[in-house]
Amino acid sequence: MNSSSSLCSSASLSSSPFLSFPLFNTSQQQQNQWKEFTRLLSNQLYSRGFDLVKAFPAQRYNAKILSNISPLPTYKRNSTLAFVIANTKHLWSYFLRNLYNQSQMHHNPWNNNPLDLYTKQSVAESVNEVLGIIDQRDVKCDIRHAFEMEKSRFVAFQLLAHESGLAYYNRTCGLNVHEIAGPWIGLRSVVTLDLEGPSISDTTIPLENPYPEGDSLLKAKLFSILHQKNFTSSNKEKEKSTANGISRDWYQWVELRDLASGFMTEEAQIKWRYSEEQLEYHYTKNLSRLQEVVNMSKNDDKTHS
Ligand code: B12
Repeated sequence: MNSSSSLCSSASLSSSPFLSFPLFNTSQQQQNQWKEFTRLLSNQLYSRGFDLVKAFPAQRYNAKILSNISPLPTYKRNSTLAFVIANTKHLWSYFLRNLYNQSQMHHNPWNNNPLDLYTKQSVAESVNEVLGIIDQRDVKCDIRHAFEMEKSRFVAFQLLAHESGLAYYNRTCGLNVHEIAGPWIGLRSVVTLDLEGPSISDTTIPLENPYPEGDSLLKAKLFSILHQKNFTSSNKEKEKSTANGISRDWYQWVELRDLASGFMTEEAQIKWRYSEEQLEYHYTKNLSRLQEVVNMSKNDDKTHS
C-alpha cells in the first residue's frame, strides 16, 4: 500500500498549524522516524480536534517526577518516543459534532463524561491509524489520560507538558501557558511507544515563563480566589457546588486565565480564548446545558450529517 500518498491527501485537508517538523528524509530513516510519526499523528489528531501534539523522550518526564508517581514505560530504551496531546478551542466544534452524530445514531453520549470518552476514542483511533500506515501494528503502546487517577496510571500532566516543551508550567497560578495560545489549553493524554524517541539534542531547551511580569498579579488573584473560597464555604455554599467540587462562582477561574493571557496581543486573546459556552461546560460539566448547546449548534450548522 502506498501509504504516504494516501496520507498526504488527508494531511493537506486538515494539517495542524502548530506542526514545525521538517519533511521525512529517507536517508536518515532510523533517526527521523519519530519526526514522521509526529507528523502523521498530529494530522490524525488535528482532524479530531486535538491540535497540540509534542514529541519528547519519556525519560525526560521520568527524571523529574516525585518517587510516589508512576513513571512512563521506557521499554528498555535510552530514548523512548512519547507524545503529549492537548487542545486549544479548536476541539470544541469537533466535540459538539461528534455528540450530535452519536445522538443521531441513537447512541446515548450523555453518560459519565462525554469529553473524556471522546478523547479516549480519538487518541486510540489516531494512534492505531498511524501504526497501520507505517505498518507497525505490533508496536507496544501505552496511552494515559489526564482524567485517570489510579496510582499506576496517574500522570502529573502539568509537569509533563512543561518537560516535553509544550507549555510552560507557571506554578504561581497553577496553569500551563502556551507561547501562542496562552493559558487557553486543555491537557488530555500521553502516548508512549516502543520506538526510538528524539535525542536529547533534538528536544526543546527548558521553557521560560512567557509573562514573568504578570506573576505578582496572578499570585494576588489566586490568593483572593482561594481566600474567598475558604471564607465563604458555608454549608449553603457547599450545597451549591458542582459535582467536581467547584463552586458556582467558577468565573473567577476564568478571570485567572484572562490575567494569565496578559502577554498576548488583544487579537490573540480574542482568537484563543474559549467561547462562553465552552467555558461554561469546562468549569461546570453541566450535561443538560451541553445538550442544549449541541441542539443549538445543530440548527446553526447545516453541515451536520
Ligand atoms: C487533582 C486535580 C485538581 C484538584 C486539585 C486538588 C488539590 N489541590 O490537591 C481539583 C479538583 C480541586 C482541581 C481543580 C481544578 N483544576 Co485541576 N487537576 C487535577 C489533576 C487531575 C491532578 C493534579 C495533580 O495532582 N498533579 C500532581 C502533583 C504532584 O503536581 P502539582 O504540580 O503539585 O499539582 C497540583 C496542581 O496541579 C493543583 N491544581 C490542580 N488543578 C489546578 C488548577 C489551578 C488553576 C490551580 C491554581 C491549581 C491546580 O493541584 C495539584 C496538587 O496540589 C490534573 C490532571 C493531571 N492528571 O495532571 C488537573 C489539572 C491540573 N487541573 C486543571 C484545571 C484547569 C482545573 C480547574 C481550574 C478547573 C477545571 N477542572 O477545568 C479547577 C480549579 C482549580 C482549583 N485549585 O480549585 C488543568 C490545568 C490546565 C492547564 N492549562 O494548566 C489540569 C491539567 C486538567 C486538564 N485536563 O487540563 N484540579
